[in-house]
Amino acid sequence: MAAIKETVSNLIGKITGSAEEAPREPSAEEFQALKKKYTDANQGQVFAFVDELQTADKSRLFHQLSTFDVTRINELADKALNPPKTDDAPATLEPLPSSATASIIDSDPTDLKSWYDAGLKQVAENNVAVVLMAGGQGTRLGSSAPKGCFDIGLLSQKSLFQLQAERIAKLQDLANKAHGVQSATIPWYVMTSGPTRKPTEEFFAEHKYFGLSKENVFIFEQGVLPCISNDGKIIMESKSKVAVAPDGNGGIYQAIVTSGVREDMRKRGIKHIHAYCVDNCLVKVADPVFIGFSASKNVDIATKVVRKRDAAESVGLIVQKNGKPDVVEYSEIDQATAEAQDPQDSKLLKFRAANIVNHYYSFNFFESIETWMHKLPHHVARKKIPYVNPENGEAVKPTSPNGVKLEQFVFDVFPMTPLEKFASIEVRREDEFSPLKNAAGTGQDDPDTSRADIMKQGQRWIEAAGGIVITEEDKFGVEVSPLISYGGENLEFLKGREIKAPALLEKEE
Ligand code: UD2
Repeated sequence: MAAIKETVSNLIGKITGSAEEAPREPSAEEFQALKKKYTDANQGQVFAFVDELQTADKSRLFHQLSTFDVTRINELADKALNPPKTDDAPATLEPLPSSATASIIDSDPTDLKSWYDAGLKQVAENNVAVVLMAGGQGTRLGSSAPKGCFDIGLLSQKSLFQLQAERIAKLQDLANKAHGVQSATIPWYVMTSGPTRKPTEEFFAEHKYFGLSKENVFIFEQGVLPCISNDGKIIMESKSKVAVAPDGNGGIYQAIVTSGVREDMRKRGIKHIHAYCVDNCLVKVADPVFIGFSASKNVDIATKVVRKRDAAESVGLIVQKNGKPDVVEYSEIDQATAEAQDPQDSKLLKFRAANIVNHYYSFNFFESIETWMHKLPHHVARKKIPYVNPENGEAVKPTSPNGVKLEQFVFDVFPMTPLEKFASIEVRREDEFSPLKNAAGTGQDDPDTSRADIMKQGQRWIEAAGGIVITEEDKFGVEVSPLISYGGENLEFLKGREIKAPALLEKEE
């Protein structure tokens, strides 16, 4: 009878397209071997309900469990739940030395121009690639769609993905014009996670890759890790599925290797990579100044920073830890360190170089990923994780954190490179950083602040070019399409022109 039921449900699944294609059914030996591995690792509870499962679900569970190294999961879980007590003195944290820091704000305009020209030449020679970290789930934003799809309420109604795509298109165009070529190409590698992959692929296809050529947009997926209960057990989301979560934006390194992204970069002769955070509406994608600066310093890793807004801002801090470049995340910093004042100027925070998930890598450095990828630590987030009780199969929605999610952080790679192969460059917050973290109405890092920052930037660009923007009380700003200007350049045609704010500029006449 069970067999007939299963065939019918599979048939319905196939017709309605609801059931995922059931993976190959494992042999009894394969199944027993896997069951022994998990039972020996004291994780046998994942098979608690296997005898109740239909063949398709049993196969799905087998294949999901086969993707994990249960011994390594136990090691990570043990380290996460019982962090080793280190008796050695706490690491000494210092701001980075001036030798490893630069500032766009204080730089000589001739330096900025030479970095810009050098970076644009690298783009024209097809040596520059972009990696977008877009696997996060916008929980704080309250949106179920991937953050890149979010419409921050611009007059153009463009999504974050579209703004970023158009900046890539414009930069290709600027490079072509500056170097008399037609072929400047910046490949865009978009990292998604389980929950964001399909909706991201659909959004890009629906918008015809925002005018970019499809063969230069490479959507790939990061790994996942099982959620672990407070007593170190792998948590079951259902009777046939382990509860998993994306492995953090630090999963980017393994994903770059296993997805074929690094191989594609190698084939294209890429030398410089810009990796950035999807939710920053002001991000200068493949910023030629950043590329040119990093290439001129011949570093493996560089990172953009802004001045920290205040001691409580939820940003990582770029520091020197035991003589190495490092980042202390906002979720792991102690209050004293966050509030420490600069000994030279008590009005300034001692640690004020705020991480904005805006990183440069040399491709050479990416060639060494396998040598250090497994050394990246896993950070622990205590969460309420819905589960099925292994004792009685009852579905439970916990009201307090019942387990942990393990994730790697992209910046934990910084200490893997010596200080002399690392650089940090301070940029203007109003020009380069406006993160979308919170739901509308929060008043900080939300759709309204994102929209306002874009509109104010466009207004500054137009006024700098000699245009006149007519504003009233709450009517301000001009949205300048990235297809008209990447960073405020080539707006001289507006000299003497009056524009009534709020306005959208998307035509060059
Ligand atoms: C990130 C930074 C923090 C600060 C802040 C500023 C890290 C670890 N922390 O904190 O130091 O710079 O941003 O805005 O970078 N992502 C993935 N896969 C994942 C998790 C995240 O691709 O599994 C992406 C996510 O889509 C986003 C970026 O990484 O593009 C940062 O993720 P977040 O916004 O969740 O990080 P947040 O705000 O906690």
